[in-house]
Amino acid sequence: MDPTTTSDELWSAVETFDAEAAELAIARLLWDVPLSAAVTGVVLPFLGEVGDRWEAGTLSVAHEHFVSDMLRRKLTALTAVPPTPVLQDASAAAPVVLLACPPGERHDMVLLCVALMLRERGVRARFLGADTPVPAIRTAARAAGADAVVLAARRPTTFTAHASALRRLAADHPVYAAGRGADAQTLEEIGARPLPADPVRAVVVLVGELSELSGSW
Ligand code: B12
Repeated sequence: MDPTTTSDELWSAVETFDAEAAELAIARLLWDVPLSAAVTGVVLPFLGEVGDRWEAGTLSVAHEHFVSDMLRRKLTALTAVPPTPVLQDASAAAPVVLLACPPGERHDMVLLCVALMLRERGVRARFLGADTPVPAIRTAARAAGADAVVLAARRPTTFTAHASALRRLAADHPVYAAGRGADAQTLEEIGARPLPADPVRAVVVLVGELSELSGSW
C-alpha cells in the first residue's frame, strides 16, 4: 500500500461524493496492511486533513459528514471480523478494556481506532462510543469485568463536569483519560491515568500496563 496514493484516491472520491470509489479505497487500505499501519499511515492523517480543510473553509460540512460517516462505518465493520485465535480461547484470560466518550462528546473516531488496535493485540475491547452517561459506563465496566476503562474527550470540562462520578469509577477500575481534554490537571481531578497522545503508542503502553495488571496474560 502507498498511503499517498490511497489518500489521493480518497480525496478525489470525497470531493465528488463518490461513495463507491471512497469505499473501495478504504477497503483496499484496510485489507492490505496491518490495522495499526493503516491507522497511522492514512486514517489519522486523513482525519487531521479533514479538520484542517474544514477549519480553513475549503471543505464543506456536507463533505466532512460524508467522509466521517464512511470512515466510521468501515472501521466499525472491522469489529465484525472474527476475533483473533487468542480471543477465541476463553482460558487465555485476555484483559477486558471498556472504551467510551463522556456525555456530550461525539468525537469518538480515534477512540474507535484504539479499540480496534487493542483487539488486534489480543485485548477484549468493549466499545461504547460517543456521548455515554458516566453511570452507564460504570454499570458496563462492572458487568464486563473491565480491567481498564479508557475515556476520551476534546475538552477538559467534558471530564471535569463529571469529576465525582469519574473518581468513583476510578476507585473500581483503572481509568485512563486521553484526547485533547486530558491535561495533567484534569487527570488529577478525575483520578485518571495518562496515555500518550499518539494512539499507536498509547496502545503499546496500555498493553504493557495491562499485562502487569492482569499478571499471567
Ligand atoms: C470529524 C469531526 C466531527 C465529527 C466526529 C465524528 C466522530 N465520530 O468522531 C462530527 C460531525 C460528529 C463532529 C461534531 C461536532 N464537532 Co467536530 N470535528 C471533527 C474534525 C473535523 C475532526 C476530528 C478528528 O477526528 N480529528 C483527527 C484526530 C486525529 O485529531 P484529534 O481529535 O486532535 O486527536 C488527536 C489526539 O488528541 C489524540 N486522541 C484523540 N482521541 C484519543 C483517544 C485515545 C484513546 C488516545 C490514546 C488518543 C486520542 O489522537 C489524535 C492524534 O494525536 C475536527 C477538526 C479538527 N481539527 O480536529 C472538528 C472539531 C473537533 N469539531 C468541533 C465542533 C465545534 C463540533 C460540533 C460542536 C459542531 C456542531 N456545531 O455541531 C459537533 C458536536 C461535538 C460534540 N458534542 O462532541 C470543533 C471543536 C472545538 C473545540 N475547541 O473543542 C473542531 C476542532 C472543529 C472546529 N475548529 O470548530 N465533529
